[in-house]
Amino acid sequence: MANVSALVDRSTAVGAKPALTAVKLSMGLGGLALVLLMLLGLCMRLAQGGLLSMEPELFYEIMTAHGAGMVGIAALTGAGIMWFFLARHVQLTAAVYWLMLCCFLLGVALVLGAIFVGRFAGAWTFLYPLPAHSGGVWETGAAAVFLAGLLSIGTAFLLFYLETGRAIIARYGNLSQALAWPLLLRGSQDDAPPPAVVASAAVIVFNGIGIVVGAAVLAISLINLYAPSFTIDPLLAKNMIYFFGHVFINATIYMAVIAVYEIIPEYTGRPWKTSRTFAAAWSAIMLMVLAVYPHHLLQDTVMPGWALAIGQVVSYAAGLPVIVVTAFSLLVYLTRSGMRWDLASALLVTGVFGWTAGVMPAIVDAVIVVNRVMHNTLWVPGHFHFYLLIGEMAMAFGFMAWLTRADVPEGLPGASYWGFLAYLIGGTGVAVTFLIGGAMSVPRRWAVHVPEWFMQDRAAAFFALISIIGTIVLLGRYLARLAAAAKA
Ligand code: HEM
Ligand SMILES: [Cu+2]
Repeated sequence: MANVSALVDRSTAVGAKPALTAVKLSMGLGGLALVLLMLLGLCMRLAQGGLLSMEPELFYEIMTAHGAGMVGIAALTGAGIMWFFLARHVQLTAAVYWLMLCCFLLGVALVLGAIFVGRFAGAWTFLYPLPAHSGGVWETGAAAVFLAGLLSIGTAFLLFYLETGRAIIARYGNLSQALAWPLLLRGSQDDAPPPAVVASAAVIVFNGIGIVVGAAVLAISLINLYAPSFTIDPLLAKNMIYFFGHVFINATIYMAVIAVYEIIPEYTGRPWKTSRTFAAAWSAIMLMVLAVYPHHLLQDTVMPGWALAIGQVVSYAAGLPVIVVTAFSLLVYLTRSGMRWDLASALLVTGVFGWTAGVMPAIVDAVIVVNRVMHNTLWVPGHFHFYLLIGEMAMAFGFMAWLTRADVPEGLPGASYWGFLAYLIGGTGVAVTFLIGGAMSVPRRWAVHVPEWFMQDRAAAFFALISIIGTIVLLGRYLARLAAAAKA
């Protein structure tokens, strides 16, 4: 393995390298947890396909751990990327990142304890009042520890956004400058912020709001466990939970895409600039991410009609601005740039197209008449496995490959090539088999499937295995290179 000595870090950080080690650690921990949780995903598919016998209670514990864990991994890797690149433009305090990581890991320990010791199995969406009504499957204490764990993770990210927000305001004066509103409104701006800052500012605003709403409903649910007379209107609670859930999971990819804006120019030699359209797209997404969440409640007939109409109509538009701006600009930048393909660039470009493709099934599902038929089917896991596996995680692995790249151009040699291919083919297979299941009306979140559905379950398990092999190759390369660099 040549040239690994110089691979450590060539970021042009403003201050001293702010928490570079913590960022590398986050990506490595994220990768390791990903492999474990993918194995749990494989077990779920084998159980659904009748190839592995598993008690339904265990299935739902595993589903809870897989769902909560994967959302956490996506958020942590996204945050690592945002922090790393934001540090090129503003002055961040490393200690806050470490504190965030500690709160995050504490939360993970609580969540895992609640599930595998306390047997909590109410899914990562903790839908009120389910945590308090286990039907004897788990004790109140287990639900409380689970909710407390999520609160700790929420606190971690709130700290993260407060610090990144503080640093951006310290550098750019206020958030409207950082969102490039002068450029947007007047067509020019002195000291216009780079794309990484615009994207970060938008995510800070919408995910800050999302986390606060999530923390409120978590706290209410927690009190309700011990004081059952302390209640909240269940429909309001559901709105708050899905508002939070939608915003939080969307934020993961909006953070990860910063890696594309910052790394691709190194390959094409063309800087990614903040244009007026770019600023408009990010401001639009900032508002639409918040407004679109009722598409999770289209089957709640007691919801006001106008809210559902917003959910449907904004869904057509919400996916588009940033994706179009990103995917289209990427194509323009790539055209005749003589771009060098290596593992990092291949994964980052894959990430943008996985994201674009993965959003399409959600737009279909957000049409009310379609939603009536599709919503509680595997169509929905089909959509989010697509954009998380081939979108967000591909961007995260692209960033990891870039962090540990060698000094000389590498191309896509041997193991990297096969690992990338296995990840891509296996991951796409995992997502597409879910979509096929959805099209066959296979319900979502059922531990036991009938034999008529076994075909797609087993095909999914096969693709899952391939994607796990690919992930191990990509992660192994990252860890091996970090270890080699540490020794050098
Ligand atoms: C080998 C890859 C994977 C496999 C085989 C897999 C499998 C599964 C299965 C079987 C379910 C339950 C589906 C059902 O409702 O019946 C599930 C749910 C889920 N998965 Fe995955 N998964 C994989 C990767 C991922 C990744 C990479 C992410 C995110 C980064 C992810 C996030 C989720 C989430 C959020 C849920 C929802 C849990 C719930 O409904 O409460 N998965 N997955
Ligand atoms: Cu949503």
